[in-house]
Amino acid sequence: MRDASGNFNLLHRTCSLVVFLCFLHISVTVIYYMRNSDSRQTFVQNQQNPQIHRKLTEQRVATEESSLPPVSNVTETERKLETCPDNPPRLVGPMRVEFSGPVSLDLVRSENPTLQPGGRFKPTDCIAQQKVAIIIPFRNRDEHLKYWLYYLHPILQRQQLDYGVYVIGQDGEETFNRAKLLNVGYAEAVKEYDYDCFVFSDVDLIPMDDRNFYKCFNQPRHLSVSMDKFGFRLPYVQYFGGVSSLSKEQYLKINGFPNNYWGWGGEDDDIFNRVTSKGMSISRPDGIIGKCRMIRHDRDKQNDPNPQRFDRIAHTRQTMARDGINSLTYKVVTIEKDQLFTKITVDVGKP
Ligand SMILES: [Mn+2]
Repeated sequence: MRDASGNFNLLHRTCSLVVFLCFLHISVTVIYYMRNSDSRQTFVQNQQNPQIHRKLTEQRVATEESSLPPVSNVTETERKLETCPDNPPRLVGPMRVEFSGPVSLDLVRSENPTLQPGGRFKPTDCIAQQKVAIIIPFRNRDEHLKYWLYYLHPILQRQQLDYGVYVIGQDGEETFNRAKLLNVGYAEAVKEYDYDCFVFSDVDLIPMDDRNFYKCFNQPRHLSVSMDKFGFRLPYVQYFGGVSSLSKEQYLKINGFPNNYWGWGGEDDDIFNRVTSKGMSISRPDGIIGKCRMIRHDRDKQNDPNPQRFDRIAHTRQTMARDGINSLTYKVVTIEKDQLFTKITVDVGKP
């Protein structure tokens, strides 16, 4: 008897629990259904008549916009934007790059109508991952600059970067000093905007694949890894010339670049030594994505190979703490704001 009534009690309790759970389930379902029925009706209507849907959405957008005060409008819009994706949707991959067609600055200006004065751009549909200053050392290479701007502006926009282009021209006819001009570019760009990444590019190098991102990575980046000039290979493993990128932090960690390499060669190897002596390594794209073309040209005047370069490279570790961004001196001669670039002409002195 005791066993039978115990069994009955257990059965009774189990049944009650099951009934309760069923009730709970039904009530939750009903509440959920009631709450959603409104939007479901609209959805069905919209599917039957997409035009109404469009009108409704437009109206809703219009009311939302007009109900916001004009000042907070911008911040509201920015708040709704998401960070740009790691793989920007409009990239095309490999591209044909040639230097025979006629290109004019006016053509490039008309093909890049959304650029802001000074060669500035930021995506409107998302928040760029990085703020990139692109720095080009320059003297008497207008023909090359035209092609650089023609090819690079559309690429950088497809890469969804918040960027500015800085052409740093060396004034006068003294021996060229590429690395010092790069330091000047850094110093001038940070005065203007809160850049967190710096791409240093020769004026005559054009990437052949827009998946080669002109941005910064965990380690200092060498971008021009596969140049036509070198048979689409690295000329040597330590090569860091052509196009490279360093974050603000990486750049400051190596005290920027040397200021005392006058004439052609060596400064890129010095930068490589700075990077490795601070325990960093070189990040690179693969040899397919890293393909690029160099515009053929004769050696510039006042840019002969620097005979001191081998001796200087051998002593980077001893000199880098006192020679760099912390010892940089120069005089700005002119600043020109074009739609396609900011051109800063500077007096960097002489050897
Ligand atoms: Mn060159």
